[in-house]
Amino acid sequence: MARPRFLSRFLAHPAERPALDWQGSTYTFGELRALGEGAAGWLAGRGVKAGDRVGIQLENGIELVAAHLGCMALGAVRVPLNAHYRALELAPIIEDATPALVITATPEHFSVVRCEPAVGSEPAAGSWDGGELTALLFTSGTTGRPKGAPQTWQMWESNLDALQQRWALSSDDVLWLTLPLFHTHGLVLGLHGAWLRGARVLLSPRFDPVEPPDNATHFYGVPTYYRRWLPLMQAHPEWFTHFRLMVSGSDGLGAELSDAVFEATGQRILERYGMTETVMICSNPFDGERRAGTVGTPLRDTEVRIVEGEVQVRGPGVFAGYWPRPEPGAFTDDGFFRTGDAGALDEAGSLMIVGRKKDLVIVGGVNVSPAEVEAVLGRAPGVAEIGCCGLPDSDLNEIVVAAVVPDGTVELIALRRNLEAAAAALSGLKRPRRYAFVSALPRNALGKLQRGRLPKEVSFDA
Ligand code: MCA
Ligand code: AMP
Repeated sequence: MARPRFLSRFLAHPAERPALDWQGSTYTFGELRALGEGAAGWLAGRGVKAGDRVGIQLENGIELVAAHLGCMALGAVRVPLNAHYRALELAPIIEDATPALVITATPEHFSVVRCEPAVGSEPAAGSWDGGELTALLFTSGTTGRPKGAPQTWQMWESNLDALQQRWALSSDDVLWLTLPLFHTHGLVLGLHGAWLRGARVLLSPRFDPVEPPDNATHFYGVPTYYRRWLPLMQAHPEWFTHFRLMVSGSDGLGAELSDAVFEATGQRILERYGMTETVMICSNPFDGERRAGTVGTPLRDTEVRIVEGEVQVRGPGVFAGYWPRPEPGAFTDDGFFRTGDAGALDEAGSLMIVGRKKDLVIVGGVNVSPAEVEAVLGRAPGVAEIGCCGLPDSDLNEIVVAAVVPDGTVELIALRRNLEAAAAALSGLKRPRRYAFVSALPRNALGKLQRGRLPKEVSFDA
């Protein structure tokens, strides 16, 4: 198999250059290579071969990095799994991904895990000669079932090159990376984006609104991070002066928060827009005006158009289609991907995301399918019908709420308990924060639930 150019570029960085800091240890690019080859030997010792899929369900840390590097060295396809997901959420993903092996800290969440304890030490392995695919990422489907979006090395390379040109990222830069590494934002833009350039990553277990490391030049976050950081930015603006670039994405930042950060620190957060299916689509510039409330202009070689209010995109970063279940209508006849986001262009040609045409709630930058929540909570004893939607939230941008029609078999107090017990099968951000008990749900003439009417027509208790 030919070595993907992406990997050749990663391997070409000087061996002694610092690449990763984790809990007081610094790993050079040379040490990362050795770590990858060691992990590839470990995977090979468990029967994993080039082209196999490997599930990785780990929180940020050196084990997660080693698992990724091991797959890269061996030519296996990574399937990052949300570390917060429970058995019920993982089951459809595992069914579709059919991984040869899953590396996880919570094996009890899987019905089948072929991961035996490490016995002895395997010889290092891996030629860094992968196939076309680098990863299979699952995104929350609007139908409730997560959808697999295969990622090629080529998609990532062309997209990250275009993005980094826009952002003027260099090998002297140091990214403080606090995003979880099982989403596109942290894994592709953060970890791989920095390493493609030869930049250094300071990895943290998670985001906490604390004083940032003083050698960091770059930070990427979701709007919730900036909102939680704002009081500290106002109290200690000097802690933020060493950043050359702060970026926001995954959900709308809004001009108000952007302006508040600017007033506190003098930093104009650069907003960009993308999806797991497309990698990055639009971005504001590093040099030039960053327009608050807009996500900027299309990246090099990427075409964006608005059709009946929906953002559609075509370009080298766009995936070829869902796997293993292609979705009819995901692309237009002329090859544009339908994002499901509602957009408009401002007078300068910058894209504004003005809403969503798809049924999706974005909680703290994490996509939640209301249909998935309804399917799980609809099974709670005492529920006749249920409809979920998002409501604005001052911390997480949006929260999930549920309107429930009781079937009359249990008291409301017991019904609420049943709903909360059912919701415990879901990861935290998907659980409804508020419930409303109603006599009927808004439906159209065909009986289809109209989630968009719920926030206007139902009063959700606090
Ligand atoms: C926390 N929980 C989660 C996640 N994070 N559930 C699902 N997915 C998650 N990513 C659960 C926890 O298990 C916990 O459940 C409950 O939520 C609260 O956890 P806690 O850590 O206290 O939450 P928090 O402090 O409020 O954290 C929220 C957060 C975090 C800091 C906003 O979710 C976060 O880092 N979000 C960033 C997500 C992200 O990277 N999005 C990019 C995807 P329990 O109660 O059971 O303990 S979008 C993307 O990639 C596209 C391409 C793009 O444009 O960027
Ligand atoms: P994901 O499927 O996790 O990759 O999330 C992609 C979705 O996040 C997009 O379809 C948008 O709805 C949303 N998104 C990403 N970036 C932005 C942004 N800057 N502003 C508004 N929404 C965004």
